[in-house]
Amino acid sequence: PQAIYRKDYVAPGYWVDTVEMGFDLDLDHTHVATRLTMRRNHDSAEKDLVLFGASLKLLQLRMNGVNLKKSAYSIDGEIMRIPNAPDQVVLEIETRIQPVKNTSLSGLYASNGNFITQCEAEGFRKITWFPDRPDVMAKYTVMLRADKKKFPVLLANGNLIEQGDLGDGRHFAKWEDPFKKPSYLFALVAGKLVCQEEKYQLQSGRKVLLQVWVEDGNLDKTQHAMDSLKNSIRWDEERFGLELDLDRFMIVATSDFNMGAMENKGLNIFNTKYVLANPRIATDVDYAGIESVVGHEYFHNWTGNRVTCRDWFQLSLKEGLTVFRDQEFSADLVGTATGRAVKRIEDVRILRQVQFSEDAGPMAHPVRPDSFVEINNFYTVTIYEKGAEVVRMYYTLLGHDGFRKGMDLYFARHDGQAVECDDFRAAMADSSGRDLTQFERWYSQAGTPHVKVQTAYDAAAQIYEITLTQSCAATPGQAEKRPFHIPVAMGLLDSAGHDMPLHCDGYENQSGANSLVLELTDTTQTFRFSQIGSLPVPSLLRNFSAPVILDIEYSDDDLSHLLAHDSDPFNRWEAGQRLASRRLVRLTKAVQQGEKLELDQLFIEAWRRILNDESLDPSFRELMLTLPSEAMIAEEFSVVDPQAIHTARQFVRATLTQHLRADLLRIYETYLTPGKYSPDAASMAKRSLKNLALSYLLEWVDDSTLALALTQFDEAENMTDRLAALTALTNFNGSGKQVKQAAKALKKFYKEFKHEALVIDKWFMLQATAHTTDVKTICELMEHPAFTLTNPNRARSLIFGFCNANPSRFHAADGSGYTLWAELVIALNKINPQVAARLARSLDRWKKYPGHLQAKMKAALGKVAAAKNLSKDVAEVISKALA
Ligand code: B3K
Ligand code: ZN
Repeated sequence: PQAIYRKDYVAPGYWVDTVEMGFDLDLDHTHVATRLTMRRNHDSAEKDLVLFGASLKLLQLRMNGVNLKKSAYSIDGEIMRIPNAPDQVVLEIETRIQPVKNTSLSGLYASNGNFITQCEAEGFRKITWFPDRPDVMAKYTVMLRADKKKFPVLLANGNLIEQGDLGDGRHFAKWEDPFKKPSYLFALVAGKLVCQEEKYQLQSGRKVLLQVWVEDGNLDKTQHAMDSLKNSIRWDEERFGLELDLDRFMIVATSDFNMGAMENKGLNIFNTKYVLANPRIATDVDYAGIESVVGHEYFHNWTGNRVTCRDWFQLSLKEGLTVFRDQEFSADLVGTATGRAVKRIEDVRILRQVQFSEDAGPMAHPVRPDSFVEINNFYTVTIYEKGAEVVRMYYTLLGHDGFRKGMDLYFARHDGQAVECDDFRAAMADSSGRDLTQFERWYSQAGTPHVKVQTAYDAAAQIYEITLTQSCAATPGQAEKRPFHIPVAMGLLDSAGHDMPLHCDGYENQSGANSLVLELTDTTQTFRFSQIGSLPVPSLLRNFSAPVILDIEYSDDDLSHLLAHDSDPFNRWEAGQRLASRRLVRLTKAVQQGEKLELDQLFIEAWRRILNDESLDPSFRELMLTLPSEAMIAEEFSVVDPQAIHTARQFVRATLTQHLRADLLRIYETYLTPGKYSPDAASMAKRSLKNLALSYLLEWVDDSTLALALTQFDEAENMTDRLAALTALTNFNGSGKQVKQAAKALKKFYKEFKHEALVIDKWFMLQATAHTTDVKTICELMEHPAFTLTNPNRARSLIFGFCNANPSRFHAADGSGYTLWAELVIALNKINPQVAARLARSLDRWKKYPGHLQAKMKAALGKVAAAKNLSKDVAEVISKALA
């Protein structure tokens, strides 16, 4: 397949001012009539009128009232060209499409008998011929007509301006979106839906209508989404001075969706996973996920919709910024310093585990890519999460108010426009008067920089020096990297654990501060601190101020000191992770060598202290006590041995439990929180620490610990505790009789929730990721009547769960995991290329495994590469992996 390049951008030959659409909705054959008023863009090198279309039956094409003859235009793949068109054009297009046959879930498709659309990135072209590119912004009016019984609810973007009966059992609704928008933000929904609605007053006094639409029977699960929406609206007013610009804002939940949610103007469409919640079916993690995704999509209304992307290479302009905004939203909602730190740690964990790994693999790409084959493959952790880190670095460099000034300038300049990442950077630079030229490399260079730290102390002169050296490994297509502009937030701890006042050359204006943001811009730089009376312990990259890997040699004593005293909670957590990580690496090697496994007292005592430190918020303790994941440990090795890592990590968990059993039991009992469930931060924190204690306790195999989990499972009145108990049970390493009891719980759970699709997803996921689950079990589960590959949530829970989150089993020595993976990628490719391409990425890092596994992975990749009718999506991922 052909790649397209950022450097080849050409402005559209024609602008579209208005779009009028009429839909005759029918699940088998939907008729779409479109009328476009267009005018030539005299500034463009493109002289033809160019439209895109895919999987369309073209019924009619008229230009300025005249039917276009076949000879008046050409179609090549998805591109239609009309040469010699006049400067002013009214184009009338009629197409026919087949929603029920659309299993790709892009364009107009059917879900449980309802109509749903998904147009980002290039789904609008599956509805009609159109200049389907984000820099073409137009005003839309949409008429929907459908059978009244089957489709009582008819929704589209903007405001409802007319509705009524058509006779013959059909009805209509006419919608008008007052704002210009790119086609990827178009949406319609039609079907049997019910809503929770509310009039909400904005700070300006204006009242807006808020609606959350769901399938019948789900109205008892919409309150949290509605609350999250109201919180989002208020937060954007308060933090950024941005008001909702519509009179009506709708959220629709569907169970068939390729990703989390979609920010269509005024008509957000969501995966049910990010809308539906009540204590019975949703966990604390689900509640938090809903809050952040509802926020994310709402925030897009300004960062994405009002100001959009010039082309898809600029995707992170809206995604990185909007992720940053949703992260800040969640942090602000908790409010406390610990709450902010907890959120930060959770976000950084994902960044490191998934994005750093992407950056080190065959799909590595810059935050603003230079080329792609299929844009849907570039909705990645790099564009989203690293993109958010890039935005966060402006925030760190410019400060709270400086950043806000930059945002204000960005909107003042670009409201209503389709712009580039460079425009955002220019707004930040111009509003602050800072030179951010070098900062551009965060957008253009892929890869995770390493920052190596060396220190020197001259006691007599009381001078302490920190030398930072940055480097970045080559990534595909980028052999050489130039130095990045890296903000390094830092402090120095004295022997009592207090921050020392800092007097750093070049930072005199902040003399005496406890914490500084050093700016590393050269390959190597030395920062010189004076009046340092005793040897400090440096605390660097506080709050994870840049997406880099910090190579620093700490002694165990240094780490214990930071763990106990650092005023920066992120680095306190980090010190604990470093202590754990070095032991896990050592133990993994010991497993490989067949040596005796031992865990030292210093570590056990550190863990005991954290566990019992009542001055620490329980949610923070939970994070501190969670060992680095198997995937994180894998990143420490150049050749990964998943089984050895698993064994080492399990050994540490079991050994900790042996020594801390009484403490864990006490914590478990202290934080038991019977009574009414509430998803507030304080209650969530208690549940998380209690459930962590439970999961450790079950590493101690006997009837009493088993009983704890069984009791919690039976008595829990909320899904958080229910699922935590079931997870612990499913991973319990007990005798045959004990395992039977665990299996009984799993059965009971299924029976109880078989009508709750989102809970059944959890049930599959839980089994997919259990230590005991092998390929054979997965194949059996795929035969379960509740399993289907066509529903993305279901496929993700079982298949992705196993391939991405059960490394020691997926990488079974016989290669059976890879064989299954290849079959499933090929099967999914026929159903849904986007989902297939996501699964295809599970073998990205195949070169990091021992030779015998590499050979088997390569064979599996080859098998997929050779499959017939491979989509662009899958082909791109596989060919990059094999390159
Ligand atoms: N913008 C959408 C993602 C669209 C993905 C298309 N393959 C959701 C979001 O980021 O908010
Ligand atoms: Zn987004």
